[in-house]
Amino acid sequence: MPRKIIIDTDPGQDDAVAILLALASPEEIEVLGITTVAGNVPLELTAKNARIICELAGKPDVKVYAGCDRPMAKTLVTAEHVHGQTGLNGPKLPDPVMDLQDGHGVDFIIDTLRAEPAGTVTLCPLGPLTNIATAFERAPDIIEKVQEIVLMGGAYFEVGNITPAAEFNIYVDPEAAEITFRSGVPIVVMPLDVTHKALVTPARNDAFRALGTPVGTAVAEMTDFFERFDKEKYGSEGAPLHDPCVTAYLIRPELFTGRHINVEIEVISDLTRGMTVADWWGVTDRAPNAMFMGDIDADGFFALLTERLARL
Ligand SMILES: [Ca+2]
Repeated sequence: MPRKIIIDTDPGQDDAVAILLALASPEEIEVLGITTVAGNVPLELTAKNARIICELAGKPDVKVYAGCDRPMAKTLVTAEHVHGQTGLNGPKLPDPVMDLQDGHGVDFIIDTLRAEPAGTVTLCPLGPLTNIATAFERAPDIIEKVQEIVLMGGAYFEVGNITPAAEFNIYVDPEAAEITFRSGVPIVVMPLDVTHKALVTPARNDAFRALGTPVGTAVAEMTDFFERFDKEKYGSEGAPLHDPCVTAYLIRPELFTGRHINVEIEVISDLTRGMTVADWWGVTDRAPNAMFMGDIDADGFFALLTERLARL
């Protein structure tokens, strides 16, 4: 039985690869719908980009909903400096023909969780947690129906990428992150500590390009585009594929290792706002609320990704 998921996303080249991996893996993953959120780029673009990716995958029937256009309390911060003006800079991809679904992404999350049997729907946030937290606030009855949340966000050893202390997804909407992490839903976290090890080396990018398909070419061109940023900033050997760690985990959880620990979100300090305060070393008695990943079998991850992308 494939696992039923809702992908909540702000594409983003790495979101795009995460979505492609999910859509290429129907044995393990059933995508009930995609909800988009303001994050890497504004909502209008993330809602468009999600549909561009579905069409690239040859899956124009996937339901795509637009969600929240701004964080719960803060002014929106975006990341065009990383992802380019469209969020999907790199390949030349056609504008989508498929329609955006009527209705709000938050309502889709609520309605889906109410309609499906309890414990059968996993939420996969790949951007700021605004849609998830808004749904939990508006409809608290759905919280106990969520099977699991598998998300990309936060950091412990890598600390921050948008500020010295905070990772982008959590920083953009820390209030939403706090609600999510305190919800009581089982959470699996793919922090920068993991995703900075999922680097698209030249050889790995050549493998995407060598697929010789529109998907393989587009993925190679997307990572070509956004690797320039990380190469300059970190001196790393390629772009980190943050968000695909989430969908890879649903297919091959054994690629990842981590610790079940307490994670709290800093929402008050101007200096460290959005920091994921992860009790990796168990120095408090705060109850564990998240499986916080720390390592990845990167070769296994890229082998999976290349094998699955070849199907599209
Ligand atoms: Ca993202």
